[in-house]
Amino acid sequence: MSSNFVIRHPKVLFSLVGLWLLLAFSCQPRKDSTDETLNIIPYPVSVTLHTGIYHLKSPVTMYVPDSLQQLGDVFTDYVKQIGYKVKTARGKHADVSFSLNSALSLPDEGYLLNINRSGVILEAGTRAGLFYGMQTLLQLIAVRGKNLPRLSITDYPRFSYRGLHLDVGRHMFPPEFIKRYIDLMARFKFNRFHWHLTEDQGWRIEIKKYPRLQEVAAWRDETIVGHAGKSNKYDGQRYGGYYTQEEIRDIVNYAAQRHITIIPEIEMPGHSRAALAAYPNLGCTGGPYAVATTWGVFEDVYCAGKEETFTFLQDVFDEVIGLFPGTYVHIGGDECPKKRWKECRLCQQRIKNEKLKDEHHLQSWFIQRIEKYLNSKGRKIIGWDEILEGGLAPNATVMSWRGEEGGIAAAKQQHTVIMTPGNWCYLDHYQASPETEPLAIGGLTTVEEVYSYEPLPASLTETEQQYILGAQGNVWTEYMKTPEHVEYMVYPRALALAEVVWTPKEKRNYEDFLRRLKQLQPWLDALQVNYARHVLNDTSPQ
Ligand code: TNX
Repeated sequence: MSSNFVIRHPKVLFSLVGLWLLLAFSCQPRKDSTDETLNIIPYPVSVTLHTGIYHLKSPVTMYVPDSLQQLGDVFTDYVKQIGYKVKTARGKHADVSFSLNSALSLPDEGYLLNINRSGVILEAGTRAGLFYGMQTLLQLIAVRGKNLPRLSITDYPRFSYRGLHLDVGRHMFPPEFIKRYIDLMARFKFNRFHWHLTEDQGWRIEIKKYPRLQEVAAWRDETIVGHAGKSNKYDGQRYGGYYTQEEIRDIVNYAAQRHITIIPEIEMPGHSRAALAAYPNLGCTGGPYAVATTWGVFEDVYCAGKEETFTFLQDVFDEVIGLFPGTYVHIGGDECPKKRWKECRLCQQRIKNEKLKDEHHLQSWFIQRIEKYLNSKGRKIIGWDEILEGGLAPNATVMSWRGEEGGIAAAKQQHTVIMTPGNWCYLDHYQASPETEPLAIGGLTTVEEVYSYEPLPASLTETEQQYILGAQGNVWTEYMKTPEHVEYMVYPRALALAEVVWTPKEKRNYEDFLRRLKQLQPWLDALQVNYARHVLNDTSPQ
């Protein structure tokens, strides 16, 4: 076609211009489009959609450098679960290639995911980044099958601490379930599992030096039936158990492969009746004590006056530290009534000797002494916000649970903070009207409320806000007896929280979250997650 021809025939010119415009427009990358194809939770920092599809081969071929073999194995397992086989391919001709590139200027856990006409390229500066990129890719494969949209994603987390907690003191769940809990967390880019291992109602971690923790503290005679505030009926059934050190090591490794650090919690000075039942000399009155059979806050706590208490706790921590390689250890610190200490000669003596003002300061002294010990072993402590009362231990991180105030106060004192305020982060609360729900502790925290949570309090300056490491969902299990019930309470609220802690604030959109959740529903079904369906308009039986 000569240019003269085009000029002489204006209709042809118009059609050519039209065609060009059409092509130009449809090939234009669509940045952050809410395209139906994008089913990713948590939503990435930046997505550019291109036209066209990349078809994965059968079996899916993957290239991983030798140094990343473990990641390759995890990927192969995950893809198998979706129903596809994976074969390794040499060189970079594979469908999916992973590469670690320390020259990338991305935040620590960030990744780049490119899907173009020749395949899927995952790049990151760290193994964690590659792992998260892989999770994004898996979500795409789970929903789109082998026809992947061409796109470019740049992604990294908003917060470095993205946690879920699980209380195994009130009810205990088998090691297989703990792994599943961790695996599901990893799929949504959580990176901290806070394992609440000791309670009034049961001690769940094997400590070899103290066999009575296994023989006595791990077991309660029976359990209250119904709501602790309203019932006085008990089931008459002995209940308990504990995780052996071998099981714990296995779980810690499993979590590490999924880039999840476990933070073990050993509660003190309160919530310690199970330990006192085993070793009554550790209490102010000397007992006898029994492992608690109902829920609540109990007056019997570790004696702060006796040296034996600290010998015991230090011995316990020596074993705990050997099992959990992470820097942080949670020492509890919440809900410690001061009644026994007020009446205890040795505690009062301690107050005098240490020139403390009162029992709150005695608690603070207690925590600081434990902190010093753990710091000397290269560890750092996290405590519930009560550890602010009577003065914070010098290097402690505060977990703010009674609202945000504790976190705000700690950040102002330049202490790091993890936000877990009850109104948004308590996944043991009801998620819908109590009449329609299985028995729960109380409260009401809907998926939408969790989603609306903003971890950075507006009352803090930008500098102070930097002390907020992230947020965590708490799962107290007084009223959750089975793994299925735990999942029902946790999902999908944990997915809302995953987006709170990962996605940039300005990218959060509840309607779009629900749309993506619906798209992921068949995948959650395939994984047999017992998620609650209130926000999915799904009335199938649970
Ligand atoms: C308070 S949160 C507790 C737990 C209970 C929970 C029930 C916290 C630090 N302590 O012992 O299980 O409320 O929601």
